[in-house]
Amino acid sequence: MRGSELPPFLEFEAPAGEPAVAVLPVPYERTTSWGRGAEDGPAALLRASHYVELYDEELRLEPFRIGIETLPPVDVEAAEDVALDRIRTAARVAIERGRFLAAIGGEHTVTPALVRGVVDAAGSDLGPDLGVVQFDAHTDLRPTYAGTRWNHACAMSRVLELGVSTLAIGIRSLSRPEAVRIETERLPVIWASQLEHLTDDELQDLFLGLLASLPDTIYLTFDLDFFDPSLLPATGTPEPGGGTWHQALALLRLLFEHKQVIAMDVVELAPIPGNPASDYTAARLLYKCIGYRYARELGGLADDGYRPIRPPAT
Ligand SMILES: [Mn+2]
Repeated sequence: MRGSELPPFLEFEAPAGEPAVAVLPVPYERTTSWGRGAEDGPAALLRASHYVELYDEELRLEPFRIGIETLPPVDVEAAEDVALDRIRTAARVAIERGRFLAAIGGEHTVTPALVRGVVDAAGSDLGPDLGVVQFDAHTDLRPTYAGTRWNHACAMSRVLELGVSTLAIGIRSLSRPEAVRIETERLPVIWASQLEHLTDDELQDLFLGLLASLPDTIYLTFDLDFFDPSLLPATGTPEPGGGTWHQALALLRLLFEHKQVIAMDVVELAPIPGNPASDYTAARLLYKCIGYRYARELGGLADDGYRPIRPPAT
């Protein structure tokens, strides 16, 4: 299911007024190197989101009350440059309207287009003042791959060209030139081996220390292959030895508490028919992030009369 038939995130009707969150489906897939299916990621995540509890048991509030609108999917049935331009424009418009942008990929190539749109937004004045936090198994720092600069394996090379600074978490697969680049440019990385061997407190201290060197305004890109494939197998390039659910949540909560995250994406969901756990995990992750983003504002939003199509379970 693609195009305009996509169901809304959490099965909400578009609320009246201007909701805080814009969910943007981006079913873009051109260059996946192994497992295909990322173009079906948005539909699978959105469908699975209908089974997510609206109450967040950790935050003890209902994040949907901040207002969530699912935008029409970006029409990516076009030449590469045209499709990427449409993604960039959709991101720019969402930011200019004051929304928190939550994009759903699609392959990782969508990220540089989305970040570019955020930087382009009128009055954003970003660029060097934007940090990009990347959860990922791969560095995605190849200059080109398989004959194009717009391969998913080059996503963070294109992002760095925008003058932003980055922090990568969960890395456990990279080429020798990428390793050299990390060394010479001193790009901050938390390796998957550190996720495995540090205590929770040590990991969170390391994360906060590296985060402190980034600007206050952050774009978050979450490649689902950050997770160990035993937890989330439905991704195009799975890598053993990945992060756990609770590691991701602990770090994401710190990120949203310490920085102003203005936009995010969840990418590289390649659904496996008959195996809904990955789709659901991706949907739950996105809803957790929305909760972290608005936890402070939501403290005073017990019931504003905003009703889902499906009433909250009691
Ligand atoms: Mn990856």
